[in-house]
Formats: sequence, C-alpha cells, structure tokens
Amino acid sequence: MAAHFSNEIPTERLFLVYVNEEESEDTYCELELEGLVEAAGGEVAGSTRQRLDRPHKATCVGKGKVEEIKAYAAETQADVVVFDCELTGIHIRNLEERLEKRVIDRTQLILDIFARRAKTREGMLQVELAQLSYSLPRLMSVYTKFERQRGGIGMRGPGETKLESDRRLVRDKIARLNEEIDDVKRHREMQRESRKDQPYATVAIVGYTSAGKSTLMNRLCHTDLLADAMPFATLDPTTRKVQLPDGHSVFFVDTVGFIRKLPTMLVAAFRATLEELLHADLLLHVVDVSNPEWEMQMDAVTDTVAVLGGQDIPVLTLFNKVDALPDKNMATELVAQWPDSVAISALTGLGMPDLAAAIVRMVHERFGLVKALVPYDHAQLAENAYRFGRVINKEYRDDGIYLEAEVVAEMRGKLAPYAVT
Ligand SMILES: Nc1nc2c(ncn2[C@@H]2O[C@H](COP(=O)(O)OP(=O)(O)OP(=O)(O)O)[C@@H](O)[C@H]2O)c(=O)[nH]1
Ligand SMILES: [Mg+2]
Repeated sequence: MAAHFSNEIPTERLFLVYVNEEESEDTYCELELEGLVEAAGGEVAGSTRQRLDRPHKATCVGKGKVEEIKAYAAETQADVVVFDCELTGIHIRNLEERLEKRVIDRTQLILDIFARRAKTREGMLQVELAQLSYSLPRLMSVYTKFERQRGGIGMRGPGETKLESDRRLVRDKIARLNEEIDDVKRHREMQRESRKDQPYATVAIVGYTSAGKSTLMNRLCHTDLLADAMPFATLDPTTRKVQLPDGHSVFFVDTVGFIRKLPTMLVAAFRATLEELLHADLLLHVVDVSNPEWEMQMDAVTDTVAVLGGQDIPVLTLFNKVDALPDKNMATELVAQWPDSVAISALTGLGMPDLAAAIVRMVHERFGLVKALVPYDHAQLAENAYRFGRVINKEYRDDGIYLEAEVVAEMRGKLAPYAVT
C-alpha cells in the first residue's frame, strides 16, 4: 500500500484505543480501525482496548486507563492517539493535555481519508464543510472551559473575544461553503435534468465500504474505477450507461461506501452526493458475505439509506465475494431465504447472468403501463417508448399514433399530456 503514502510527509505513527461496549465486536472493530489508519496513510504504533458502557465526562476513558495509554503511547513512540469513538471537545482537550500527544477520534480519521480522496470540486467542498462543522462545537467547548476559568477570577476579555471571533470565522466559512455547494448541486441537477432526455432507469450501487461496489461497477460497465481493499476508495459518484440483455439500457451509479457509526454530520455534509441514490429506480445493495460481520454491515447500510430517505426504493441484495466463502452452501441458503437476492463474485464474474436477469426483472417491475394517442408531429415520443420501455400495442390512426406501452416513470411523464383511458 506504499503508493498511498506521501513521500514528503513522514508517516505518522498512530496509537489506537478501541472503545467497545461488547466483547464480540473486538476483532472486527480492530481490523476496521487498522484499515482506516492505513487508508489515512498512517502506521499503527500499538493499541489497547477499553470496555465502556458510558464515556467519562472529562477524558472518555477512566483515569487509570489514561495513565496506561500515556505510558504505551510514549513507549511505542506514537505521534497521535486515535480513539475508536466520538470524542467531545472537552475530551480532546483534556486527553491532549494528559497524554501530551495529539488526540483524534474515529470521525476525524474518516474525514482525513475523505480529504485525501476528494478529487472533484464538490467532493473537496463537502469534506471541508464536514471538517468545519465537526470542529465548530469542539472549538466552542474548548474555549467554554477557558472562559469559565477566566470568569472565575473576575476577568472578561481576550478569551471570550477570541472565541467569538473564531466562531464567527468558522460560521462565515461554513455559510460560504454551503453556497458554493448549492452552486455545484444546481449544476448536478442540470446534469440530471439532461439525463431525463434519456429516461432510462437508474440503478445505484450501494453498500458498506470495501464490499466490492467499484469492482462490480467495473465488471458491469467496463470502467476502470479504483477498486481497492482500503476503505473509502470511492468518494465521488460515477455514472455509466449500459445495455441490459433485454435490449434496454440503464444508468449505473457507483457511490461512496457506508460505515458503521457514520456520524450524521458527515452524512449531512455528503447529502448532495448521496442524494444521487434517492433518484435511483433500483438499489443494488452489495454485501461482502465473506466478512464475518456482514449482517451488521448490511444493517448499517439499510439504516443510512433510510436516514437519507431512500427506504422506499426497491433493493436487490447482492451477496458478494462468494468465491471467498469456505462454505459454498451458505450462499445458496442466503439467496433462498432472502427475497430479491443474488449470490455473486464481482471479482470472478460468478453469478453475473443471474444478476442481469434480476436487474431486468426488477427494472421491468418499475415500468408502468400508459395508453396514449401521440400526435404525428410528436412521433419521436412514440419511437422513444421502444428505447425506454416495452411497447405492447401500436396503431397508426387518423388522429395520431395510439400507443400502449410499459415505460419508466420519466417517460410516463412525457406521455401524460396525450394519455387516453
Ligand atoms: N474475493 C473477492 N474479493 C473481492 C470481490 N469483489 C471485490 N473484492 C475485493 O474487495 C476489495 C474492495 O473492493 P472495491 O470494489 O474497491 O469495494 P468498494 O465497495 O467500491 O469500496 P469503497 O469504494 O472503498 O467503499 C478489493 O480488494 C477487491 O478486489 C469478490 O467478489 N471476491
Ligand atoms: Mg468503491
């Protein structure tokens, strides 16, 4: 993975603190955090874990643990201490003071990866917005404590002024970023509008990070997108038009991966990108069944889709990486249990004919019947029904072309003015 490290900045050594409620999650959480560290270009110096039902107010973990972390982190020559949970501004301030090291949490780590991955203007703006929104409340609580201390000895002044001005600066910057993102969003909407001239169904590929979405997209669309074992290899959505075996075309969209404990703030900052999937006719939910935690990952994705408002879009579940399953029966059993599901290997191509058939079937289910009498000067519209749906009946009448067809919603809209019963 050396390619992901920058030559100019020395690789930072990160000491990891796993903070879990349940023991059963340990191994998986550790692997996941290590993957995130690697994706951020860091190196794992060492780690420790702490079972925690409720974080301590001042330092997240208890006093004794803080001392232990301090000793370990010094011993392993770590530059940064990473907590696998969300820290408050107070936590960060106190921990940095006591550990004498820079302290970051899981969200900051993810944001750092996003910052490295962002390539498009929209992606970069969204990452910056997320970083600032994340820093704002933390900035406040750090100063709040400072403020109170000063207040205690009867002083008012620089501390508060600095807090006020810092807050205002960050807020102004956030407002500017939001405006810029709105601009980009309008542009994206225009693109989507222009796609409406080609009212093919849109199929969005969603799933947990590293589930194999880009690998599948590459296989389906012959693209050459980065597919990598690192989390969050994809940040910006890519769209491609592909012809299905039934002759109809669809747009496939590859999207950013989801992860458990994805902070809502982050989801909000990426809303503009993630909203792409709300316009989809069908979601392909890629699940890495070779991962022992696939059920948890699946829930995390379903929850995030619902948070975004996409719970009513039909989902085709793809049990991916079946080539890596020790027990081949597992895939067959899962598909039998799960409605609208297919077992595949995006890597080897296993199950692709089944997948194509299932997409055709589900896209067709999204088609709706229209009966219309299209005037001759709009004959192209009637022609388009062949491209964007299935024509059941067509008659050339005196007053226009009578058409009975099953077409996508976009196309139904276009035919609506000429609808007959
Ligand atoms: N064994 C096996 N590995 C796979 C399969 N599909 C994908 N992979 C591997 O899984 C890793 C992640 O694949 P990606 O396609 O980048 O996953 P993604 O869902 O796009 O991930 P992000 O964009 O990072 O969210 C890569 O190393 C792929 O080679 C599969 O069917 N079998
Ligand atoms: Mg990807």
